[in-house]
Amino acid sequence: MLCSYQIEGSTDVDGRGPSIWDTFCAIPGKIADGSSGVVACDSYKRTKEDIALLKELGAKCYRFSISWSRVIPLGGRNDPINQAGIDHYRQFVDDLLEAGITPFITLFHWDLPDALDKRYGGLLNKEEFTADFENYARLMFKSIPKCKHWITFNEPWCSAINGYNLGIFAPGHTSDRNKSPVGDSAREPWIVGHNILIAHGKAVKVYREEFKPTQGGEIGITLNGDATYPWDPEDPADIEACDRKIEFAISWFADPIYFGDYPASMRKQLGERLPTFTEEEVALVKGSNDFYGMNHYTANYIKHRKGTPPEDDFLGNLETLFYDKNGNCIGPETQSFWLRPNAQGFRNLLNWLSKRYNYPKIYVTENGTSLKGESDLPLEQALEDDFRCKYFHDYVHAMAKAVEEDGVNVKGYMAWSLLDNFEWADGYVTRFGVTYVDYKDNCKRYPKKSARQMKPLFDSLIKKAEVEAAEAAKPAPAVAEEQAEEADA
Ligand code: GBH
Repeated sequence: MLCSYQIEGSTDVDGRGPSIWDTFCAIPGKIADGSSGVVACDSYKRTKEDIALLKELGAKCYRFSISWSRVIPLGGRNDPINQAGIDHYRQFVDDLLEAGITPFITLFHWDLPDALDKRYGGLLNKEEFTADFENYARLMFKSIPKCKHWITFNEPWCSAINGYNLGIFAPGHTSDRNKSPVGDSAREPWIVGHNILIAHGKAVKVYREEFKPTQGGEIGITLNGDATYPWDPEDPADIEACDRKIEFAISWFADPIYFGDYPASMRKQLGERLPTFTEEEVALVKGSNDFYGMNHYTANYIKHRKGTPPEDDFLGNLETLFYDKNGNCIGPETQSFWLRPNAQGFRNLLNWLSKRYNYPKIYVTENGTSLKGESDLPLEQALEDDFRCKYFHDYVHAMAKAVEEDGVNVKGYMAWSLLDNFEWADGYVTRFGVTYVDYKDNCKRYPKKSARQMKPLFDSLIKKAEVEAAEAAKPAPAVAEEQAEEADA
């Protein structure tokens, strides 16, 4: 499962226009290794090879995102369409289906056409952005009728917070004038989040009214969120802060989608800086998920904070920590400062979401890990990624328990990611792939141990479930005997 800017490369091929990420990467100091997505995994030119790899590994579905500026180079509803871009994705979907792999398409994985940012402030401009997104979404639904699973936005939290509060993602807005000449960390993220929700609602309405009746597919949004544990399990304020952390990360978007308004905890802290929904907007957004797309990687201990939070706080007046009060560690280090494996947290969060949103159908749309120092290893050693194997084993088993024992409704699982790829502000040093990409040797692909593990991992779980179902179906011998005795008497 992969994102256009992170894998495609070929940024100026076949009429593609620049996205905000092309512009952002060109600013010195923004990307750790000074790199960009110009080559990435070269996947734009290697679709056949990547599909063969997916097939070889036994993948049943593949989630990828479309580069908006490939299909409408300038992005807007009155701008020219680029047929070559559309044809590329149509062909890719045809080829996936031909190989027996179900496509899941994400319309927006952070790479806004740069022209829209320059023209009217991009995600900050509600009228223009939502109208342009609706137009782009309609074009894709119409152009790729064979795709039956659509995701509007990937992780709007990241677009809003990383892009408009921290300034670490494109377009790099922040109040910190050492980092950016523009931005208001206390206000812009909440406006951007709101506009994304409206744009999502508009695209879903278009799909349901104009395409779903004939195409029969489904549509939803993908949200990111980490699991939480109280720093002090005895302290009610930490326990409360655990919920608040998830509300600020996930319910910010999921509450409007399932209930029609923002969480009370956010309104309380942010006041008028958090936009309000008009009646018309509620009608668009409420009930706009056919499924919940869940991206999940890690967990934190949560310690509440006292007093008034700073205006640019986006966490919910709390601290996120790797150690709790008693010195317990959340999980081992990885290459990503924010990621430490904790599989139980996955099961907990699946339960939290299911209870709050009434057991929606869930697709896990991302789950995976980086490895500390993986890029320093020689190729042969990097392929023996036991740490990643254990991660997938533990997380997938935790998910299976949530389904079997807790009644959570997970209907699909997509690992992040098929290939090592451009890891945004971290550049190419941090690797998430089950396949090693040798950037020094023409992006040659080498499946790691974890790649070979995925199919057997799921096969064994499916087998186990089948055996259990068969057991449950036949009458237990003891009961049968009892019944016989009863009949005798
Ligand atoms: C995903 O996002 C992306 O969808 C994908 O493109 C990327 O390659 C992949 O993960 C691996 O990074 O400490 O409160 O500031 C990652 C999700 C969510 C991770 C926010 C970092 C920081 C939370 N990100 N999180 S906080």
